[in-house]
Amino acid sequence: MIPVEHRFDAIYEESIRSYGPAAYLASLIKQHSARLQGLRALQHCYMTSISNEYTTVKQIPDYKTALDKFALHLRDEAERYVLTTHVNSDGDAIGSQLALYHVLRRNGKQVLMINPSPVPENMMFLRDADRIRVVDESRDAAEIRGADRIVVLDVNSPRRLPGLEPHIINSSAHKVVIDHHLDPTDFADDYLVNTDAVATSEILCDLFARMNVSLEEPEAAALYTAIMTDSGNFRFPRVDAALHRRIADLIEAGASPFEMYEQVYNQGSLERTRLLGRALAGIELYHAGRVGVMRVTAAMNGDNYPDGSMTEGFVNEILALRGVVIGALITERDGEIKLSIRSKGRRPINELAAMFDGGGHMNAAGGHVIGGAIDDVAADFVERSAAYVHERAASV
Ligand SMILES: [Mn+2]
Repeated sequence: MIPVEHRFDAIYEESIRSYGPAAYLASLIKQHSARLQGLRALQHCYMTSISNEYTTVKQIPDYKTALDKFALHLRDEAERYVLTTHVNSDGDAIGSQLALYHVLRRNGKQVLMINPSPVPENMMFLRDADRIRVVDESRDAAEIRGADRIVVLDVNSPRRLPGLEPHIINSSAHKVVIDHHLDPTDFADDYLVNTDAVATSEILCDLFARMNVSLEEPEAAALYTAIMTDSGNFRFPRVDAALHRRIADLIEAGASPFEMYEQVYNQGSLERTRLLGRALAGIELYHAGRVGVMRVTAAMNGDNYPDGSMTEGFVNEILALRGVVIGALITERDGEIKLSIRSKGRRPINELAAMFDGGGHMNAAGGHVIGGAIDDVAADFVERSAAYVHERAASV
């Protein structure tokens, strides 16, 4: 008897030859799945087959036109919404999701918030954050497939929606992406993308303004928190007067800068600060002091793998060093090594992150390596980073 994995590979390869686009391939594999046993092989092949098939959207719709189009959504017949965002969500992810939730709810829509992973502890203060579910496929698959509209926020590839990916792909819902990352992948029906926006929530501010929504405190707080976290407290290069005017609107609508900062940043644990101390002590510089690497290992954390919330913000400490233009936080996780990369100036480290199965923005990106030793990944990163030390010429 042919081992199940080999049989599956044969089907997989045949489908790639015959089809290509992710949707066809996914449905084909789904058809065949009933005939197969060995759930792990199936899952693996299924996920691999969909994951590797996304292509980049060739033409991102003009932002103003997309805003006009999306502004009509609020008034159309779609009733059942599912809102989701990326795995290991952050302030912009959760803030955007909640802001849209509040506005849709006030307009009479049914809204479910279903995420691949839990809400970070320091975002739980936001109103209705406790209504965000972590996906349970047996419970949520039908809701995802049966929605009228699925809104994917702050992420542009279904690969970062584990647990939801196959259900979103196979859902007949109208799928929309609202996001500010580069190179959105081709899986949704409509895209509201502005890669110049500092946060997805800045796009939502534009959208709500276009919809003539009068902002209330819950969404103002969510939007403020989102923009605060994604703009490095309003100091990243893209922060300008127009953004501050938006922020002023949010404060007028009830967002409290003091409270938001307090809730998000001043909630650290002693364990976290001690871990930061050990990580700081181990920072190393390369390429004449232009590239800095900080490692965080399980051993540094009492033999426990630190979760993302524990190392949140560590990477910024590397860029605080004089002369450093690229910084990487390299973290040991259960079964993988995670890279969080930052740069200053025209140094597109999203390209560098892509070499580690990741992506992001020109100045902030991330990737990961499955298996492997942290020191090997660090050495590999250092070598590859050499090509990004010098600033790129401004594009024409
Ligand atoms: Mn964001």
